Amino acid sequence: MSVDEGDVRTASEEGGPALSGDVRTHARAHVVLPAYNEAASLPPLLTRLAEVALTEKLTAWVVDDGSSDGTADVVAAGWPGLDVRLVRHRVNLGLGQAVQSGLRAVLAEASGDDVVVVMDADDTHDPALIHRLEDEIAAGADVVICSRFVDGGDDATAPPLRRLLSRGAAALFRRVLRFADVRDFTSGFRAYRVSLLARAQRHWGERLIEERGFACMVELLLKLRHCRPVVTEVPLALRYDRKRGPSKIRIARTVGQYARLLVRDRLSPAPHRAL
Ligand SMILES: Nc1nc2c(ncn2[C@@H]2O[C@H](COP(=O)(O)OP(=O)(O)O)[C@@H](O)[C@H]2O)c(=O)[nH]1
Ligand SMILES: [Mg+2]
Repeated sequence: MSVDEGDVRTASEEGGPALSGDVRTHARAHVVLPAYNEAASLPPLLTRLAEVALTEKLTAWVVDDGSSDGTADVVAAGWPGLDVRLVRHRVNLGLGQAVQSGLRAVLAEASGDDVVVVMDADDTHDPALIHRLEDEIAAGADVVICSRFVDGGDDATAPPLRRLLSRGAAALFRRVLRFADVRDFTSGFRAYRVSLLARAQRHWGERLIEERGFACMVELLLKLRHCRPVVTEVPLALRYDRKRGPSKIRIARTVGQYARLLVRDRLSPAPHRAL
């Protein structure tokens, strides 16, 4: 199995457009986009990200997870006004490994006060929220979750079965896990303080994300918990109406992964050595 871990490329035009005067100076947002066959969704999403890049220092990292639809070509073609990098898996390794490869690439380059944002590449998450995420981190949060389940959040555009899974998982995890302020445990749209991720990566190494599927979002939260992060939520209005094609989630498999994760978290309290 070959993973092009080192295959990270800059696809942006040299220089890019002139940036406006109120570009932020304190932090760069590194936006990780795990992408499996998202060639149709990436152009509108990268266009939205380029709009945010007019006022935020921003680098997009697309992790092409062994796509067969030309996802990598869309990125490699370059995107006007956006610093976009490509990380490639030659074969499909699943969402967990896609997120892990993206984080690894970002952490090799980011500085401690930068912000890492992970969001879906299916254009259902609005990049306009990145500004708010950076504000939360600047105000002291270590992890910010874009939440469908707080006032102002909304998942009404998602299909009923998809909503049931997210809501059921949220209710279960809220009961079982010790996260007082978290309502949306499985949202794929989150921001992390780089120094927190770097600390966790030093401890966990390649085991920072072991889940292959969608349960990786909960797994990462559980592992970061041991660093005692400040976790906040901001409202997310999910734009499932913009999704081209069906969700890639495998619901039965994901329910099994969630159950296994909970049992494992109970049986073997991590970390195994001090962080
Ligand atoms: N299902 C799936 N998604 C992947 C994989 N690798 C990366 N992804 C990305 O993970 C994100 C989540 O999938 P998505 O279909 O949006 O799920 P949903 O919106 O939560 O129903 C998308 O950006 C996918 O392109 C993979 O192997 N399988
Ligand atoms: Mg999605």
